[in-house]
Amino acid sequence: MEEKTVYSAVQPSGDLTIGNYIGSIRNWLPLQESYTCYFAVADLHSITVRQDPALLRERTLSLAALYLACGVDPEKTTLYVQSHVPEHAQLCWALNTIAYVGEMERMTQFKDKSQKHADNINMGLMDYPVLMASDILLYQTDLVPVGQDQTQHLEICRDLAIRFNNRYGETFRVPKAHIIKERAKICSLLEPTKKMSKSDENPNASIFLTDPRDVILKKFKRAVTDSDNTIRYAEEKPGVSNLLAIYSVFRGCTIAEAEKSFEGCGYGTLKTAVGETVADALEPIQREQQRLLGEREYLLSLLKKGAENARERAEKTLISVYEKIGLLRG
Ligand code: AQP
Repeated sequence: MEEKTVYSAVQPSGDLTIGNYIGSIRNWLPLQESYTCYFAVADLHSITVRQDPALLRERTLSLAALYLACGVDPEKTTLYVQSHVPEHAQLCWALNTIAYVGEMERMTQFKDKSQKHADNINMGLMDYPVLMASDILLYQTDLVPVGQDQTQHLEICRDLAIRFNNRYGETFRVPKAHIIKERAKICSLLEPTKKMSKSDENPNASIFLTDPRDVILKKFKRAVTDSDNTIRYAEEKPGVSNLLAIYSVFRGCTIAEAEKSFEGCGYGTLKTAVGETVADALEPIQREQQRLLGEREYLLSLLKKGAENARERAEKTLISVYEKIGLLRG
């Protein structure tokens, strides 16, 4: 059977939320068993908004440790830091020449982030989807586990792959998104129609993977619900539905089972149960991440090996792209 490849990444742009975990990292784990997986810390993406350099370095290592603590297995998977593989930026430059300014300006994330960082609407911010396409296409990826917010970028990636293949001949595999519907958009606890985001200005809107137990319980207690006091999953009840979705993921049950287990209960009971379930699940991950961060040399050597592995595959794609577009090889 033909080997299938999975690529995914998260930016070290802040402490991760349970949204990043549920929409992305958690879905990677079963894929490691039957696919060739590349999981990266997307540091080049994160500098499209201003970062503190020392903090960015620490967050990069800390995110790699978190991947491992969540269950990414370095024996089965290639785990590396994006900037350690220069082919990402090199392919991005080549793809920039077939990407149109108009299509990048239409991207929702570009519009949102331009508003949020009005004093720093830089070229990198606009180019984010092209770099993301390069990440994915370098590895001839079949599947990309992402949350709903990234589906538009994945469509651009597919368009660029098809456009390049049409213009220069078959070069890239055209990837598909791997999305689990009920987990694709975990929402803010305070504005439950908005996605939970690691860069939300209000820390009470998000549960961070590093939050201690008492903070998790408190944040869930304050979560916005509604006044109808029945626990069911429904579009017109975004707050309650969000809590049920979070509960079902961490409990390992379906949403229908979650609804059933809260039959006749009030919102207070639901909020406490979700808080306790999430805190219980995060505790061992937090402990393991801290343990790994105490082994800095081990982490750095693992990332070095990961980057070497990644480069082997990335280089092949880049050479083929350079040949197709007519760059003279030295
Ligand atoms: N709320 C969410 N629900 C489900 N999935 C989510 N993802 C993010 N938020 C949610 C998924 O997490 C992966 C990594 O995201 P990223 O770090 O590359 O950037 P992002 O999508 O922009 O996530 P954030 O948390 O909102 O980061 P900031 O605040 O820095 O922009 C992606 O697969 C994403 O879909």
